[in-house]
This record gives sequence, structure tokens and C-alpha cells, in this order.
Amino acid sequence: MSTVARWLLILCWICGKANANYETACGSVEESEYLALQRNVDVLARQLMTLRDNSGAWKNTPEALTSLILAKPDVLSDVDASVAVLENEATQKPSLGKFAQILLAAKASCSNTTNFGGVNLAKELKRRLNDELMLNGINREPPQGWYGVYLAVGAYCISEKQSPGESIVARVLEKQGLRGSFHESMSADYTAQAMIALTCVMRVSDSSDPALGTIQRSLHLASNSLLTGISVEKDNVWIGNRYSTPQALIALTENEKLDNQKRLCMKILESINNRPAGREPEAALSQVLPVLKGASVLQLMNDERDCPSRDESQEIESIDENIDDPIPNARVVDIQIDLEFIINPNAYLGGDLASENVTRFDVTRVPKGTILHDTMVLASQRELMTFETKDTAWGRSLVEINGRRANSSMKQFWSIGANGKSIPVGIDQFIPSHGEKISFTLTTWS
Ligand code: B12
Repeated sequence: MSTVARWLLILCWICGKANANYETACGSVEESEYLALQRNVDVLARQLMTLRDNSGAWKNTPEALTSLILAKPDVLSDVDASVAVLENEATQKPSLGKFAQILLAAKASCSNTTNFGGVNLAKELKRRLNDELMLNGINREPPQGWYGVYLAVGAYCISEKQSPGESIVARVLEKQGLRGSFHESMSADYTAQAMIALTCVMRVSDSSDPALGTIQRSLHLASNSLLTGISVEKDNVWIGNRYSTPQALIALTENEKLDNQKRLCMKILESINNRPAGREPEAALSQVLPVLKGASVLQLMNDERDCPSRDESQEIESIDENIDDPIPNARVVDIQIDLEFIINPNAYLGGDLASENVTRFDVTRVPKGTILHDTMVLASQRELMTFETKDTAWGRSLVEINGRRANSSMKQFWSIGANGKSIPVGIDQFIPSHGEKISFTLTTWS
């Protein structure tokens, strides 16, 4: 081979490499960046699989199943067992949001959604959505909250490739605040979920539809609200906070809002990819996986996509990587924390209004890194408090303190604060420090 030909060959090889298509949520990237994301998809998908029980159920089965089908279907075995769990859940009167997630998971697994364990999922979802927003023909605030409404509008639209109806979409649009957010507290979680729903409605709308312009303007305003919620925390870049970032990034990239800011987009994606120490709850894994893979629930609108294999003989390789972060050194420390119990007037049901009750609680010699839940167990052993929890995909949720049960049908919940600030994670992840005042407030959400 002549020298010229050899050079041409080398050049072609370099060109080929440079043009190789390594697609991510932020567009095409270098091979090394792409591989770093894919390695984590692999580890996290296997970690999520280990959280499935023998019956095929997760704590939140539809969310986990959809996530794995979108991100890493090859680690999934026995899809039918999980689908059977969903069929059963669909008949058990789940919340509106959960019902929406079931429809998406049924769609993702290519099941028959019109006869899913005897239920026509989309038809039933639309009926429930109407009931949630209207009582006796009069508009009302959704008793289960707006997050479930956004999930339901999105799931119906993605599955049926049509809008759930003008009046329902109008109610969602009305909920948007002046600054573009879909929740009073500027929550990126709510805004991202509403954007995913409206993005679908926009895509299925006819170009002559007069509502189309309104939806596009709403999406633009909502994107700005997410972009102004960007913060930098120890080299990480979040939209809202660490846990709202995956959905928010999907909402922005699906609307091409980060196309001219690829570096920023990659910084956010890398932040999601850098798992901090400690095991993440199931729901965090489910929400992170698709975005690392560059996938989103909106892809379920495409009927040409692949269905997950239903081959029962599929074997999953065992995990060779040690996915558990090392347990913190069992160094023991003395900590002292104050426990405060508050019942907000809006959640007051009569009886004694024990508005403030601070108990100094000395926990001596607990292992460093003791989570709030275990600290509360110690406090209850010393008869300083009693409490009850419910298992969820985010870990244990606190439902009752000192005999006071949060009544979810009255929108009550126990909110948890540390030194006056709402804690960013639940009692299974939060680690109190010495001198901290932990407050438990029975209050209501909107
Ligand atoms: C809506 C919502 C709430 C509502 C739920 C009631 C309602 N119907 O509106 C309320 C206001 C009660 C709530 C409370 C809290 N929340 Co919240 N919540 C959400 C949100 C926006 C959507 C959850 C949802 O409806 N999913 C869809 C349904 C169908 O799935 P589900 O499994 O049935 O959902 C249930 C659980 O998620 C549970 N839940 C909600 N939040 C939390 C938080 C924890 C720690 C646990 C264990 C369970 C739990 O309530 C949901 C409805 O029943 C998520 C955002 C997200 N990205 O998921 C944050 C989110 C899950 N919440 C969060 C937090 C931190 C809290 C609080 C700990 C805040 C605080 N300091 O008090 C408390 C929980 C305190 C407790 N008692 O244990 C974080 C969790 C992060 C983490 N790693 O744990 C998230 C991810 C928000 C965020 N981006 O930071 N939340």
C-alpha cells in the first residue's frame, strides 16, 4: 500500500471516530463521555432489578418497570410477572397518579391497554381525571393534588396520542403562575411533569388548533422557570434540586431548550451521573435511569419502538461490581438533638393543640452517620415520642407521630424540618448532626 493510501486510511478512521454517533439527552458527545453514562445505566439498572421482589413487584412497580424498559430492557427478566402485578394494582383503586403510571407501564410493556386485567386503562383514566377536576359539573381543586393530574394528562396523551380534552388542558394551563411554574412553591418537579404532559398535547394538536399557540407559550414560560431554578452545589449543577433534575432535564431537552447550551446540558447530565455516597431510594433510580440513557416517556408515543422481550428463559448476569457504598466507619459520636412537635392551625382537628413541644434528646454514642429514622427509634425507646411509617419507593414515609395520624384525604402530612429548614430527603436518608433541632409539623399540602 502506498504511503498516500495509508494516510488516507488513517484519516478516514479518524473522521469515522469523530463522526461516531454517541447520542445522549444533550445531543451527540465523545465516546468517553457516552461510555461513562452507559456504565452507570448498567450498574443502576441492575441495582433497580435487585429491588424487585419475588412476585415481580417493586415499591412503585409501574415507575420502575417503565424506567427499565426505556433505559435497559436487556436486564429485565420475567416482564410478565411485573405486568401481572400491575394488572392487579389497576383493580385496587390506586391514586390517580399511580393509575396514570400503570397506563404508561402497560403501554411500555406493549400490553393490551384496552383490556388490562379486565380494565380499559385509558378510558378509566379519563373518567377519573374528569372526576378529580369536577364535582357535579363544577370545577374543583383536585383532592389528590396537581402532580397526579399532570401525570394523568401526560399518560392519557402519550398512550392515546390525543389530548384528554380541551377543558382539562385549559385547567392545567390555568394552574401556571406568572413566573411559569406549575406549583405555588416554584417546584421544579411539578413544572417538569406539567411540561411533559403539555409537550405531548402540543405534539398531537392540529396546526390549525387555536389552543396550540397558548400551549407553546406556556411551555416557553415553564422552560424559563426551570432555567431560572438552576443552581450550583459543590460542582454539581441542578435544576431545582438533585431529585427534580432528571425530569426537569427531560422536560427541557424534549423542548429543545438546551440545544444552544450543550456545555450546561452536559454539566447537568454529569451531575446526575455522579452518584454521591449512599444507596439511592428505588424512586430515585427509576427517575434517573431514562435520562442517563437519553430516553423519555414521550418516546412511548412511537408505535415503531421495540417491545421488551417476554422470553422467560432470559438470564440476568450477576452483578460483578460492588454497588453498595462502604458503610461509614463505625466510629461512635455523642450527639444531642432537639425534637420539636408542632401541629399547624390549618391541620388542627380539635382536642389539645399541642402547638409546640420541644424535647431535648441526648443520644450518646451513636455510630456516625446514624439516619433520622434510627435516631427516632432510640427516642421512642426512651419514651420521648411514638411514630409510624409507611413503605414507599422513596423509603419510609412518616405517617403518624405521638398518636396523630396525617389524614391524606384532608391533604395532611407530617413535614420534617432541621434547624427551621425543610429537609431535602426522607427519614431513611437524613442524618442529623449534633445540636440540630428536628421539627415534625403536622400541616397540609396544596
Ligand atoms: C407530591 C409530593 C409530595 C406530597 C405527597 C402527597 C400528594 N399527593 O401530593 C407531600 C407534600 C406529602 C410530600 C411530602 C414530602 N416530600 Co415529597 N414529593 C412529591 C412529588 C412532587 C411527587 C410524588 C408523587 O406524587 N409521585 C407519583 C405517585 C403516583 O407515586 P407514589 O409512589 O404513589 O408517590 C407517593 C410517595 O412519593 C410519597 N412521598 C412523597 N414525597 C415523599 C418523600 C419521602 C421521603 C417519602 C418516603 C415518600 C414521599 O407520597 C406520594 C403520594 O402518595 C415528589 C417528586 C418526585 N420527583 O417524585 C416529591 C419528593 C418525593 N418529596 C420529597 C421530600 C423531601 C418530601 C418530604 C421529606 C419533605 C419534608 N421535609 O417534609 C416530605 C415527606 C415527609 C414524610 N412525612 O415522610 C423529595 C424526596 C427526595 C428523597 N431523596 O427522599 C422529592 C423527590 C422532591 C424533591 N425533588 O426533592 N411530597
